[in-house]
Amino acid sequence: MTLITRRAALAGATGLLMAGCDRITTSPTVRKVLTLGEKATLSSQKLVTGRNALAQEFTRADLSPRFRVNGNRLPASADYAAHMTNGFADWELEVAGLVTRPLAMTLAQLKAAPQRTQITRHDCVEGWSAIGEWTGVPLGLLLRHAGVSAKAQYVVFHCADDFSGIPFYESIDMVEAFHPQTILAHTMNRQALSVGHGAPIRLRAERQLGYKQAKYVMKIEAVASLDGIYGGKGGYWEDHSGYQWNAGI
Ligand SMILES: Nc1nc2c(c(=O)[nH]1)N[C@H]1C(S)=C(S)[C@@H](COP(=O)(O)O)O[C@H]1N2
Ligand SMILES: [Mo]
Repeated sequence: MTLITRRAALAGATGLLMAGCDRITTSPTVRKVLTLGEKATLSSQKLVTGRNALAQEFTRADLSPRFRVNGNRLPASADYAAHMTNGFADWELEVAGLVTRPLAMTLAQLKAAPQRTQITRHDCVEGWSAIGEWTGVPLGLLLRHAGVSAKAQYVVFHCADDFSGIPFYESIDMVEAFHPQTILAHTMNRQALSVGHGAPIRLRAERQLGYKQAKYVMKIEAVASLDGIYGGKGGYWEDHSGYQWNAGI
């Protein structure tokens, strides 16, 4: 079941990837990741090593009965409140920065794209873990669809929430962005993502620690450098708490 889902998602992704074929395929790193991603798919649970390894996946029997809500649990902005009130029906995700085709995608459009479902363990540095099931669009597919430039080195996630007026954001590099288990999830445990867990969409980058799993993602920006973006260290916690940008598990 898991294998079929994953293969279907990747087959869909590959179709779109081919359709928008441009400079990024000339990047040796990305080409290697895509190839290894496909190999990993074909060999099911057989893991490849290094940066291309798959995070462990679990079964529905392993789901945690309770998945804690951590960090912000409700963005304070009036804009977010308005979207929440009408069920995010006219909310749009922006895909911008170093792309040839900037996108604005509704939740319905995101759900109509090829999907991936994964049951994984979330590890928070504050000392708790929980296993959840996530469904969403592979980030790599969206980036391809937008025609991401070969000059892009990072993807920045701009979020709706803040801490004392300082916006929350996160970032990952292109290897992580194109990893098959990196998705923008709108569904958790087969239900619409709750506000506490990051509605309407949140990042799931499964080889990374909890604080990288940006909730309330409003805009995705492909950039060449993290310099000058908020505090310049690649994330809210990295800027303000000394958390490492590289949160690989
Ligand atoms: N936008 C946003 N994303 C966020 C946070 C946050 O406060 N705001 N907290 C992070 C931390 S530290 C963790 S552990 C997880 C918590 O996700 P959860 O509330 O779904 O458990 O979200 C991460 N992503
Ligand atoms: Mo966390």
